[in-house]
Amino acid sequence: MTVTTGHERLVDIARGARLHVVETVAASKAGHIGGPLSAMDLLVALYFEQMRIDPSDPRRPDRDRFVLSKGHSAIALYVVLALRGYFPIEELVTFDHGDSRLQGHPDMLLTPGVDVSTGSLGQGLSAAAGIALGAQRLERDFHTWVMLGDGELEEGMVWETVLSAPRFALDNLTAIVDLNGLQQYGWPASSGDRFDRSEPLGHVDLAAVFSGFGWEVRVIDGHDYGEILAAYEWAERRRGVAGTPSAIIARTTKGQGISFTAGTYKWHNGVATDEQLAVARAELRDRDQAEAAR
Ligand SMILES: Cc1ncc(C[n+]2csc(CCOP(=O)(O)OP(=O)(O)O)c2C)c(N)n1
Ligand SMILES: [Mg+2]
Repeated sequence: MTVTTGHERLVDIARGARLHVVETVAASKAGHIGGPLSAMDLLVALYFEQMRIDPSDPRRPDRDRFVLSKGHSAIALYVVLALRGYFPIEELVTFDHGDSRLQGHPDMLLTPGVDVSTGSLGQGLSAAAGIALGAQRLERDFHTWVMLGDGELEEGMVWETVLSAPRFALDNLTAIVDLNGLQQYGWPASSGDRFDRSEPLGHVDLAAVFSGFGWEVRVIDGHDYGEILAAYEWAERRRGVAGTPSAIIARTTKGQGISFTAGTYKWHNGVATDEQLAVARAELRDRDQAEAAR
């Protein structure tokens, strides 16, 4: 992970948050790992630095909205919401239980801080554009942020909104693409190894595509807080003046932060064994110490 000096607090929060993800999924014996870990720095920066929110009043009318279109990464959002004070951290252990407020995919009717229910990939950008359009028409002063997965971009409905959002001049809408280069499975490889699932969009110049549709685009390292926060500030500055939506294409590593989950589709979802949990704890609690011991 790239660490920009001055952002140690966010790095620390994200380190603890990543550990919560792996431990929570292990406790509930099912869940996603790779997508939540690739998105974590982007989420921590959003919730701890960028968004205008009030955890004590989750439905405040002028709050910034966030839509996790890649809803299978719910555990990352729940951990960040809990750390930010929307509900007790102790509640995380109920993740994915039938009677929990923290379902496997985000439910806006159950979880404080969740603005839109997601999980069926491809729909969140449209929902976010609807919120942004409503805000524009009613002259409401807030920003709508939405995060998509790169595999998710294969869903056709995404492109209806990529096409239409500039036509509605939604400069109060920012799409963040978690470009981790992996999805759950992916394209069958030409080599015949059906388990090479890399680069769902490796052949596509995404920045050029979004920009061709009329979006203003920034490409960043999604694990560098300096770059992340600068891109968020850029998008916020465009709100209300630019006349076109913003897209932040964040290059990330799936499973970022833990040696055995980083960069492999095999940890798209999965439950860590006790031994793996010990490794994750060592690496995330004290990276330097872990590296020295290796
Ligand atoms: C419409 C729909 N089809 C399939 C799935 C199953 N599914 C869940 S995650 C996933 C892969 C998503 O890949 P990507 O968007 O790249 O997410 P990330 O790499 O961030 O986990 C799939 C196919 C789904 N949730 N919704
Ligand atoms: Mg992906």
